[in-house]
Amino acid sequence: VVLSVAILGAIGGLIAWGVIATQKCSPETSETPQLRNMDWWEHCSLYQIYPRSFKDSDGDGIGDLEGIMQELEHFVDAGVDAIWMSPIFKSPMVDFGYDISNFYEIHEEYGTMEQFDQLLKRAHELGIKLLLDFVPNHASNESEYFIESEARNPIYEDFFIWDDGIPDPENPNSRPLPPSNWVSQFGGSAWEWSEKRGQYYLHQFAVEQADFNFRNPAVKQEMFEIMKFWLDKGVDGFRVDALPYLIEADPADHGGKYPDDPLSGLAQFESHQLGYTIPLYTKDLIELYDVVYEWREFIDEYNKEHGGDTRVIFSEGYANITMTMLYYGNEEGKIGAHFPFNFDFITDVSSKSNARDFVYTILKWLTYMPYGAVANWQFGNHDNNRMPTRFRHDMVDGLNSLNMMLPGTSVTYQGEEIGMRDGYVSWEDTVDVEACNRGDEDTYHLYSRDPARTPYHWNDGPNAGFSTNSSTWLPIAQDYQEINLAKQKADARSHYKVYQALTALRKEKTLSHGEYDIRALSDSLFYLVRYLSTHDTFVLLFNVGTAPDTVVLDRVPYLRRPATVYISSIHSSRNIGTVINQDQLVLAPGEALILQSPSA
Ligand code: FRU
Ligand code: BDF
Ligand code: MG
Ligand code: MG
Ligand code: CA
Repeated sequence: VVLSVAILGAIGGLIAWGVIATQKCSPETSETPQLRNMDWWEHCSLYQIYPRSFKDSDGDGIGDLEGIMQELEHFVDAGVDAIWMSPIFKSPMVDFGYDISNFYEIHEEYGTMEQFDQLLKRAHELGIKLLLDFVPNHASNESEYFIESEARNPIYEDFFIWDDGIPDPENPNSRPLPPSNWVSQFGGSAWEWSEKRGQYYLHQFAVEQADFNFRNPAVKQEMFEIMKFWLDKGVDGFRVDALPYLIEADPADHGGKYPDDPLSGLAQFESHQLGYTIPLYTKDLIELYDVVYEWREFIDEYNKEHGGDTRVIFSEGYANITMTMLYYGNEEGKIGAHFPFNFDFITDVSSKSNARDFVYTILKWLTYMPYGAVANWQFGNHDNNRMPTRFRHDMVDGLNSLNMMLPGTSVTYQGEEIGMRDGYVSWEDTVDVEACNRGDEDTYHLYSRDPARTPYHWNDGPNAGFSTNSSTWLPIAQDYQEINLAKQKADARSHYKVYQALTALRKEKTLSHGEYDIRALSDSLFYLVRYLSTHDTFVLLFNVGTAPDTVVLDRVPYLRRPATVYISSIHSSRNIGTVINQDQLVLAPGEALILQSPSA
């Protein structure tokens, strides 16, 4: 099956997003084009929950499943269609759940399997899809897999990447040197000595996160078992973690030795620091994609066998555009993830970017994406500083508008709907393994992911309504009395109200099925047009600059006048419903307007 056919079916025109003459999805007049039926994941509003920080139900200062259960209505209210949750499985919490010790059990601080089953059932009753975080690259060193592997139990002996290391020429009787110069993502050698087994094991992340051996068929089989276990419970799919690191170079191809990664030559890095090497043998290896393609076959097979709504995989990994696009599939017709997460708004633009940078970044993804594939957009996650902090505070509504108005799926990180900013976390309060391992008291803030993980702001009460405990696992951000959900529901204008209007706007056929046109009009201003000939046109105008700037409206294609303001950023002088009949508009710094104009 050719990729484009499998994913979407052939599309007639340039950038039409699903105008296709196969099925009629609703009774419409003879003039309306036949709109393709879209599967839920192709145009949903997806939301990432960081469970530890969402809502604490039992007053231990740590978010939990029952807390998510209590607040599920929030997603209905916000207009969210699907949720993915960072890991909820049994874990020693060295990397807050990304170090899993039992892939089939719920972590006790988060609740029980019964609570999980109830959560899933309730989400489905509310029409919300629920996806889990699948972490295939590594397991906790406290997992049975690792303990048995270290003990050379034949069943598990080759579950991880073990090696004798290199005899130390200067001290032949001492412990061997690590097999290669590979550096962990969290700093230090990626190899750790096991006294017990008398060998090194590989860990691309923390010492306590041992890398699975994906050249062992038994490991691959175990991954299918894990996915099947949760699919049988009824989950709607998986976000799949850290894929670029799935497979490393095979010593069989390198004279029986693990090859050193080339040196970056960057003088600021010492040999134990990330950046010292170029990850030629440790990242983006071409073999890893075959594993992803097998998972897709597995999930498609599961879908076929069990029917019901489509279960999906969304892949995670930071890689260049070419290696990222291979997660969708390759030109030989292999199909991979339903989509790879698009991190370009996180890695390629910031408060320093101008309108041209934004347009270029958006077109990059859309240009490289395989024909017929589904795009996705996001401004944050649990690994990066929060969106309003990385950009400017006055850009929240414009950035959420962009996220929601672009074709494909929108992804919101917990808190973005109310414009939550990074919390301040002192060195004493810092718990992130990446910050603790790579940084010290003076440098931890360069690495710490804690500021983006502080608890959700429900209201202006104690602990922002997150927990009744005297303390919380990470401190509450200082600004919770100004920025919280309850206040934003009460205020006449708020980020949350803009967010609700945006998720509602996404239900318009123009947004799901229309074409797009995006262009910079100046260094500060760009437009994004969404257009479907038989429906209203919606146009986003966004001033990302720091000074007022003027749009000449004739330059915006498909924008018929009079147009009306459909949504405006909260500090805009234009209210919803304002009629725009003039030739020019001056937009304030950070101002974003979504204009609606009638179809021809
Ligand atoms: C990437 C990530 C990190 C985690 C790492 C290893 O998003 O999930 O949060 O530390 O991968 O699992
Ligand atoms: C950089 C990075 C990620 C990785 C993990 C640790 O943010 O190395 O690429 O997925 O979150 O940090
Ligand atoms: Mg709790
Ligand atoms: Mg190490
Ligand atoms: Ca690996």
